[in-house]
Amino acid sequence: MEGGGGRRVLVVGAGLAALGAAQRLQGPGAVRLLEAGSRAGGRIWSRPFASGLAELGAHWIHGPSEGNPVFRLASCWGLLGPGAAEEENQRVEAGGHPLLPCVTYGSSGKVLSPELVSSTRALFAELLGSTQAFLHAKELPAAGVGQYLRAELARLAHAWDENEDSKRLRLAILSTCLKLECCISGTHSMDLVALGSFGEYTSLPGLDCTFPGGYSSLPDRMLAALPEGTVLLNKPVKTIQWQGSFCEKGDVARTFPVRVECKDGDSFLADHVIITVPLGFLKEHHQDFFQPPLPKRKAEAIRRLGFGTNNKIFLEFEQPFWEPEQQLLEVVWEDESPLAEPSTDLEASWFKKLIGFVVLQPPEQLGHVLCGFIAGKEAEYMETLSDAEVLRTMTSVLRTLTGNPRLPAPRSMLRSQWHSAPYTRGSYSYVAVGSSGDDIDALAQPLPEDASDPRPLQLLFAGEATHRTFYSTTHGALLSGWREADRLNRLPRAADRQ
Ligand code: 6YU
Repeated sequence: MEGGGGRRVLVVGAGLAALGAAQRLQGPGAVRLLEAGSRAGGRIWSRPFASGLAELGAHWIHGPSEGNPVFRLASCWGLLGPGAAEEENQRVEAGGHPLLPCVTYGSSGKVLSPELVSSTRALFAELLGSTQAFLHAKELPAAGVGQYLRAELARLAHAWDENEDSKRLRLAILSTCLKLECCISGTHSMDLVALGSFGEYTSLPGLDCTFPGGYSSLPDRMLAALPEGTVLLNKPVKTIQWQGSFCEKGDVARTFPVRVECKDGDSFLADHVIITVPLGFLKEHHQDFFQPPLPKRKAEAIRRLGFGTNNKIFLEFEQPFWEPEQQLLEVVWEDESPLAEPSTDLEASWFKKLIGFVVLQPPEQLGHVLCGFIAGKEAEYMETLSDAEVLRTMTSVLRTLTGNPRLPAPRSMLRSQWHSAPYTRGSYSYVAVGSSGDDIDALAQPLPEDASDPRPLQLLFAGEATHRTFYSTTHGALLSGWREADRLNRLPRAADRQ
């Protein structure tokens, strides 16, 4: 496995960041990936469901245009549908929000007025856009995005000149808008997301698109291009010892600064280790995972940055109850308001956090499938319920929303459980109140910190949470893997350094 100047490089994980790093590292057989799970792809996971596939993790390419490396790779390998390549689609500015023909169901069993919904959405979009003004501002009106938005909404609502019913519905729609933002940011509440850094996340132009053959076709293709045996599956890493001096048995002539020990007792020596494990895993394990422990600055960044849960619930129906042109079924609980305290009774009301359902396309290929999105503690609570309980609750929710007590139950159900996944512990990262983009950079900083250390770049850090402007996305993950591979590729070989 040596190459690239005889350096030994290990990568922990086999998600997009890790595969990107392996793809980019120079020298044949220069790298080995150790993956805890039984498949490559990590938070990209297309699973058979209904008559097609369900994406349990990443769903869309956000901003598929030339500046997006996932789009470029996928286009180059012919993994996208014909629409994705159209110039016109690449120019669309969606700002990270799904632009789908929508119908909005209210909890009284009626479809809400499209005019009321779209004017309320426009109001929310404008307010959300106004958060950009606070990027790096010295003085902030609130610490969190949620507090800021709610204060602005309270101020605006005061002046609304319409009847009480319409005001009540508008507030309920705004509640759904906030829940959608929680899904997009992967957080329990927008109150937890830092206002001063919110504008640092960068949306690329392009009409979000999916992979007709499954998102996994991308990591599968990257994996297939690596020399056989590069990725070792079912190899959870237990500890990473660095700043050491380790020798292979019977070869004392060569020493390595890093020793990686796996849970099954196997161990590997290396000059460099690229760590791509999710921030959720680091939050839970970094104290025991690294020996010696990480420097304070990095440990603090891990603690401060946010990592939350966004889950999906797929429901397959015998027949659609929605119209063929509808691609997003939005849900509004009419008694809710962003100005009131949210319920904390998870058992009684977890399902009210669900923002609605995307209709999977095309139905001829995938069947009649809805994909529900739910974020935060409610999503984590959902993971603790049985399949039968989730299916029962979803059936009851849909019967309430459609006003049809006899609506047939879904034929089958599949949901993601990212918070319970021991090597992920959530869905993706966000910049939490109390942290900033500087923490993302601190997390990405290689170790040892001292640039004059004779054994540099022992530990390198990649993964979506290490990308300052594209965190939480597949393109952020891929770019971070390339960044760390390039860092190693630039390092003079030991022989040249002497
Ligand atoms: C995107 C999208 N998307 C939905 C859901 C999820 C995510 N994302 P990996 O975890 O892949 O790899 C690490 C590996 O390490 C893994 O295989 C582990 O098993 C392994 N490992 C861990 N510990 C180990 C150990 N000890 N030993 C060995 N191995 C170990 N992104 O672009 N489009 O539609 C979505 C979505 C439900 C869960 C997403 C989406 C996020 C991506 O999936 C994710 O970033 C990358 O796949 C991560 O790759 P990686 O390599 O870093 O880690 C303003 C503002 C807002 C900011 N947000 C806006 C963007 C919103 C993001 N979009 C989300 C929406 C959906 C639906």
